[in-house]
Amino acid sequence: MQGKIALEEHVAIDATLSDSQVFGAHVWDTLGPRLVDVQDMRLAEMDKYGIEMMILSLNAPAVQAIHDVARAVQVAQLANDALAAEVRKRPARFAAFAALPMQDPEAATKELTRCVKELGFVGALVNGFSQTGAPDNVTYYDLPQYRPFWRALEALDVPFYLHPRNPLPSWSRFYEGHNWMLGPNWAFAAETAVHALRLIGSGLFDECPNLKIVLGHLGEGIPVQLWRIDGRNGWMKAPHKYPAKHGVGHYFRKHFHLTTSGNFHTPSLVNAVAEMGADRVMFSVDWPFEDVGEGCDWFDKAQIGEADRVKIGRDNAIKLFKLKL
Ligand code: GRE
Ligand code: ZN
Repeated sequence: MQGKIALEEHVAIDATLSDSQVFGAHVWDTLGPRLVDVQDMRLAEMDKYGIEMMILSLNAPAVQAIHDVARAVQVAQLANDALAAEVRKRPARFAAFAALPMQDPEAATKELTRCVKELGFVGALVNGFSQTGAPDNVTYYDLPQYRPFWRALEALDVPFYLHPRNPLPSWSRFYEGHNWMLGPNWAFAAETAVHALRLIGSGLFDECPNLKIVLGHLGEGIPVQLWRIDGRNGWMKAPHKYPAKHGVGHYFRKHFHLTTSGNFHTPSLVNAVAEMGADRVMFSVDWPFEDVGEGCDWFDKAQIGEADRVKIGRDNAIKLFKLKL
């Protein structure tokens, strides 16, 4: 399919490049340059495989792992200026998500506003919880201090992409001795799914009824668990035990959009579409951790209807991010 749009596509700046090294030390000669490149290798692969536009975002965990709050603010600004400069070179091919210093909700709101209003960014991409003030002080965004940030995001009417990061070692005792589960094999999805469920259960979406959240990797495992999360042994009719008014599925289907990043498997795509509808799933690759050719060859031939392919490959993203293509 020509004209695809991909939206979990990462770029590193000098200050954040080394964060990705642990995820591909054995292929760093290839991975490192690909993370930094925008206009050469990346563009050539987009042309070769029919990707018209990539929405660029910073690599992970980057800003979220900088516990020095002033430094987090500074690196986010540097990254966003760098992304804006790349978009300016080819605005028909690239757009950008803001990196945000969520360590300081007011600074995050200010930076988001700058990115959307002055730099033309189409949303934010944040790498999970933030380490705030000290390496082991973790903040999740359901906490009350983030409500003004969420209200500002809602008022700006841009989506928030909740991207994975690993849990901290101090919060990962149950992976001890089994480190292979960290990263994209398992822990990224588990961490991110819990964060998404925290947002839902907290009542955030009752307070901000127009928030739009994006999850990658076909929903970080939530779609296949959605029925059970709300089931709670149906006959017991146990009331749910969180502040939000409705069931999890209600909020997930109303506020969340999923991408295919790093999950090029047709049964999983079909399941995501069955749970969410074809209007809420969007094609993505996860450059440079995933291969553009593999992702595109899979998506272009996946056994789904052609009308759904056009929605998922292109039209849903144009609508959600108000892209001018
Ligand atoms: C990602 O951005 O999704 C990612 C990483 C590191 C390893 C694998 C991966 O940041 O998918
Ligand atoms: Zn990613």
